[in-house]
Amino acid sequence: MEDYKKYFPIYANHKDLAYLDSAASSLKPKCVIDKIDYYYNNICVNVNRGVYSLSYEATDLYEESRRVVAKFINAKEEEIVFTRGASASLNLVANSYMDFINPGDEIITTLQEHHSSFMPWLNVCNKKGAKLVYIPLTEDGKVTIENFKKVLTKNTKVVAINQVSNVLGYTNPIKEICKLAHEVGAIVSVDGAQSVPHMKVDVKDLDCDFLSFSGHKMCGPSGVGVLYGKYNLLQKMPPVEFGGDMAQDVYEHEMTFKDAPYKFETGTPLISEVIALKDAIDFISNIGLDNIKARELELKKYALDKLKSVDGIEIYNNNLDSSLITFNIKGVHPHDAASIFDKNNVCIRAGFHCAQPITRFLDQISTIRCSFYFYNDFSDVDKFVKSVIEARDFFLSF
Ligand code: C6P
Repeated sequence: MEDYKKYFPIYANHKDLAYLDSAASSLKPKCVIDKIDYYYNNICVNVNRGVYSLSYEATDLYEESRRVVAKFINAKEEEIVFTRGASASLNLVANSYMDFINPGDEIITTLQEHHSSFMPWLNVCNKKGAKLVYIPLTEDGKVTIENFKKVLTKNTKVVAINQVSNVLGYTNPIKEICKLAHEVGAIVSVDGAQSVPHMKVDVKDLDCDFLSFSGHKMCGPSGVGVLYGKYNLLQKMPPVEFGGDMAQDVYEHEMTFKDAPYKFETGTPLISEVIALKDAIDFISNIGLDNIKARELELKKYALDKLKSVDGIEIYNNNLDSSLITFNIKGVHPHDAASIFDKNNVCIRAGFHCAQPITRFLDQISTIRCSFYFYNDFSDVDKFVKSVIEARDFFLSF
């Protein structure tokens, strides 16, 4: 396996680290850290405001990042809004599109969602008298087109769905869902937080109306996210935050706004973060999303093969659809198990992963999640499996 760890300074500072929590946040390569450093050492000023060369340079780099993001997902640059993260993007869509929701309208979602994907729409439903409707999941927690058709009606106005679940890792049939939703006049808001870092996502091919994702899960800085929206929709939607830089003409009792995407970017943006997001995208594009996916699946297969011989483990997504393994050690609380992983320098996540409905669907209060990215290798998996066995033996010995 190619050694990608050498690009990530954290490994030089933590020699024995087995980082298996990339679904929460990825590690950051040196090129991204260097770009942030470059901005603060060499530019350091605001965008879109200063009538001087440094500010022009900052603005150029900021807008270059927008072009790179757009190309990465096959969008147009005016369809890219920079936000603080996937949660902010998902909230922006719901809070703005709320103006077009009326009593009796239906919004379809799934039990698989991260809280940030469905809670903004639950809020919209509570405020507007609309109804949140859930696609019934299969026994193993999957979304099927057959079940989607059961809840799609002429009252459906929005479908809010993840492309990849952060707990079970399944990839949902977004393209078919968009096609069917559009036939009844509904729009589709896709949560791409767990898909965009790991697979090629082409918004034109999917024909989704919105796509939200975060920089920090794809080797980029934390604090920056992306909202893709079809331009005609972004243009007709009202801004949800008002103030600096998004205004066109402002009088005592009247105001007009810039065109999308700028009307959604209020105030001084996350300048260094946006600028360095370009480097993250260049970095993962150079490695290649197909290579990333293949490496993750190889690691998952290796881990599942090893776990097969470990008694007392319950795995909730025993398949090769994704780079996540979500499981429990029978009779051991995930947070107790986490203390053993931590002692061994193995970073995993234990809890309900900001997705209580799917955790309840699994009939659990919390689970342990191990998530791979391309910088992991077999030695990380070996340490992980060793810790699973140690946690089981230690806690079941009482
Ligand atoms: N999931 C996890 O450990 P933010 O925090 O705004 O960057 O992303 C929110 C979000 C939205 N959708 C999905 C599917 C996600 O997985 C996340 C973040 C992390 O699973 C932190 S809770």
